[in-house]
Amino acid sequence: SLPLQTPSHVVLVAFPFGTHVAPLLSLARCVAAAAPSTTLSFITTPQSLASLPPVPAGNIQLVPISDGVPDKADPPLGEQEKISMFLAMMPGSLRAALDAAVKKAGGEAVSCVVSDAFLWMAGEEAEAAGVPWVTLWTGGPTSLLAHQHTDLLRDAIGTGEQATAQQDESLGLFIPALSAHRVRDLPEGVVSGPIGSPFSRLLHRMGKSLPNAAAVLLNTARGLDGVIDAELEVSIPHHLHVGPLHLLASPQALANLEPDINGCLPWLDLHASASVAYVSFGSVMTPAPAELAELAQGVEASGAPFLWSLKDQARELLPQGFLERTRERGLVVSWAPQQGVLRHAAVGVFVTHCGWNSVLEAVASGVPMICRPFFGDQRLNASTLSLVWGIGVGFEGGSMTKEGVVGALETVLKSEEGKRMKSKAGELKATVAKAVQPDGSSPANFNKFLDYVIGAKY
Ligand code: U2F
Ligand code: KMP
Repeated sequence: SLPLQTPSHVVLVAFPFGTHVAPLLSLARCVAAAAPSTTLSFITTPQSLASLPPVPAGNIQLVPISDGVPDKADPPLGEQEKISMFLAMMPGSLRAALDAAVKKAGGEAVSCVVSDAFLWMAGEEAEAAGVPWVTLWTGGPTSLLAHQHTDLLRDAIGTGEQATAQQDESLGLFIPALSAHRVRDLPEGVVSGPIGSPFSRLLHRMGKSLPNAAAVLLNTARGLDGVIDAELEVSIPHHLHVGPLHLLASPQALANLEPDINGCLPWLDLHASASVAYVSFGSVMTPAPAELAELAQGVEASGAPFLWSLKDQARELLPQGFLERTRERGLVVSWAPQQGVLRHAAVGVFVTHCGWNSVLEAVASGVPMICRPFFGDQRLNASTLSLVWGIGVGFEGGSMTKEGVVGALETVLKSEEGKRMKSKAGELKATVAKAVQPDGSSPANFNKFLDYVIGAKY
């Protein structure tokens, strides 16, 4: 075996959509700091490179990979189309990027490949190169189990109409650890929806590829969901909880790095403790126009102060006069420094699509949630919030109505149930804080991971 201090070259391959790049970059920063003599190549598309926060010069080099988009595609592409085009270039584009990484590192051969879990083909490249593959799952851990057990679920539930007929059944009938969740909470493409689509096939193949990984990193903290933790021990024994990654490098001070160009934090300073509703649906999704209008009407009728992160293109969907009528108690911005917002004492509730990064950020800050999940892992994340943790409420029928919004805000901000949610959220916040302390489970697992990537094992 090699001596411990051999210079090594770790390659990280991002899935450049949704909010997948940020947690992988946090991981890269932690490795770079822990292993200053290791070169790290961070591979992602030129477009996603352009939107990254500044990466400190040092041992991380950024290496572009083709996005697969032919010239200037026009009309503008949807997110799914972009994903399909990116995947269609694999594995050739990945091979080219790996070669470019080695060249840029002065010929230093790749010693380990770390990839987003979606990119199972990175595992095949690692195997071909004779180096370990480590994979990072950035979504909620429950949905990872659903992808790993897709064949079992399809055999037991059936697919298409058979699955639709059972959408209210508990998943516990098929996988006991998932008993808090229902068939309809599964990511689309597992038993219903676009089962044959390239993206669904990617997730299915990913589930089958997990055993080939030297380790499966999870962006979550151990102890948040005991039932899922126990199932992971059995189903994915080589998993490592290393999250929340946004807190791993620096448990306290990271949020201060986000610029607050819209003045959200000073605005929050003007409000009473736990009084403000923060509204955001992440980077991919905007609710359909009619539903967005219902949400706005509900927020207005509730009387609650609110901070709303809303993409500029969607502003015109707000009801006529909404911004003027709510000017005294509402702030609508195109982007908010969300981690800092959720840590602010004035925020009492988060109206969210339940993207995993948002869930982790809210849990780390003890903020209860109102859940309007849309796709992927979001429904399972939402049922975890409401049924497992008791820190979330949903909407009857799943989508937002004026009355539903008023009722949910009332419940979380004003009722006894809301107080119980706030206190449970405080307990989970403490669990996260403990996990990311220097002697906590996440740094300990991160160190195990370091053994794989730079240690004496390989
Ligand atoms: C996909 O995630 P999304 O981008 O849709 O949603 P999140 O995981 O919640 O991540 C959104 C991030 O953007 C930040 C916020 C989160 O870190 O703090 N943000 C912000 O800083 N300011 C804003 O105004 C708005 C957002 C996917 F859709 C999910 O289902 C997956 O769980 C997720 C991870 O795989 O990727
Ligand atoms: C666009 C995206 C994502 C997506 C679908 C899109 C994305 C993402 C997921 C996802 C799917 C299944 C899961 C967890 C997540 O779906 O980023 O179990 O993470 O159309 O950007």
